[in-house]
Amino acid sequence: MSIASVDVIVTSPGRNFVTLKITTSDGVVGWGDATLNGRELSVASYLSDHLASMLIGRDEDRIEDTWQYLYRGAYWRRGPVTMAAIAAVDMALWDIKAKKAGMPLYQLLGGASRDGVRVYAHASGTDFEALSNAITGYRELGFTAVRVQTGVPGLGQIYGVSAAGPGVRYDYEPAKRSGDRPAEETWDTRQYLNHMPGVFAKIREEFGTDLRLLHDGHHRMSPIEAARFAKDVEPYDLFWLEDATPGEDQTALRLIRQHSTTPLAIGEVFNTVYDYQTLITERLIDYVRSAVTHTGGITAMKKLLDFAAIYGIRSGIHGPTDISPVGMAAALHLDLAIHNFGIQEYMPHNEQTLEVFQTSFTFDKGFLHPGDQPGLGVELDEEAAGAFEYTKAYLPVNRLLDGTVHDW
Ligand code: EZ4
Ligand code: CO
Repeated sequence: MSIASVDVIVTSPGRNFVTLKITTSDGVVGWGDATLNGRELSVASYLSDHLASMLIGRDEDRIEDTWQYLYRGAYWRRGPVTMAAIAAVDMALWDIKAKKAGMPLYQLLGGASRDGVRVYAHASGTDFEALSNAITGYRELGFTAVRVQTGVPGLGQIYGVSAAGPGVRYDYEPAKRSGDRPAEETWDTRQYLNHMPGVFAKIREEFGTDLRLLHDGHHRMSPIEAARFAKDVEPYDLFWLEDATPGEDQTALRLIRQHSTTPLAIGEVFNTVYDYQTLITERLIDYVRSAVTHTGGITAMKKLLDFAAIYGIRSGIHGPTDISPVGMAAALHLDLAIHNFGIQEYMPHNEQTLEVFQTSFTFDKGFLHPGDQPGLGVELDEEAAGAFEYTKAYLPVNRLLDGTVHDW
């Protein structure tokens, strides 16, 4: 059998998603997520203008060979657009292979290593009271781990804090449909460094030591600032500090390591194993944050996580709402199968998204399971998708208080 058709579906049920549909000559359909937040159409074009014709007629069972054909065959290696496109093809081919085998994908990856996948939720609040309410709400829903982001006095709307007021939020989404250019936010690292450790102190006081607490620095600190922060928050026992410094500077993590035992996570903006080469071999991180969607798919993620396992480093796969339910399902199958699982990010999609994507993964008391349908277990309803037209959206740009562009 062979690949008979390749279609790209762009839909916007509240936010944009790019989905690849591969159909075999005997009618088996596989789905892949190609969503790159704020740059969606570039991946859609890469797939439909460049890859689709290369895939027609190929044997759908040759997943590794197809991966190498697209990666090495491009000559221009790596990069988020290329790797998201390859990821979508890879996911769709694994979906097809598992459907043909009549098994959920995790069975082809070695079977379940655990009963369920521990996930973390996103608690935020402009002030402590709102944040505390959000944490309480998530605990009541059964979550055992929460990421905590909060407003900083003197700054306005900042990363990771829901603009919509207190309480449990499911629909935190940083990309803004703001017309022809990105919205802008302001930032001051000094005020953040002075404010944040006290917030963790209050959380530990109110919620005790059992709760797993995560935090995302979102690339904003310099290496020495990050070292100070990691040291300051040590008493509050974070599960991880994510993206303490901009990720492309791998050796910056050495400085943080020299000063603290706060576990470090990085990698949501990475797209190949090479972005981690120094980080993993020098044991500078504790968790790998790549998204299956942005790192070349299941084939590449399995290799990356096996490499990390040798150095005692665990998974923390990226799972915000800009990862479609297809990409999320791919993550869950990997999470269930690998030995060195750490935690999975989980931000439930809105109702419109779940009308377009029919999912079979289930949530129970803080754990997700990918379900036992053959394949990835997610099907896209093309008619429902057609009702939501693409709407341009951008991630915000960040500026320091004096107007200098900073990392967002
Ligand atoms: O900013 O997915 O840990 N999660 C994050 C996310 C990212 C968005 C960017 O598209 O940092 O909220
Ligand atoms: Co992050």
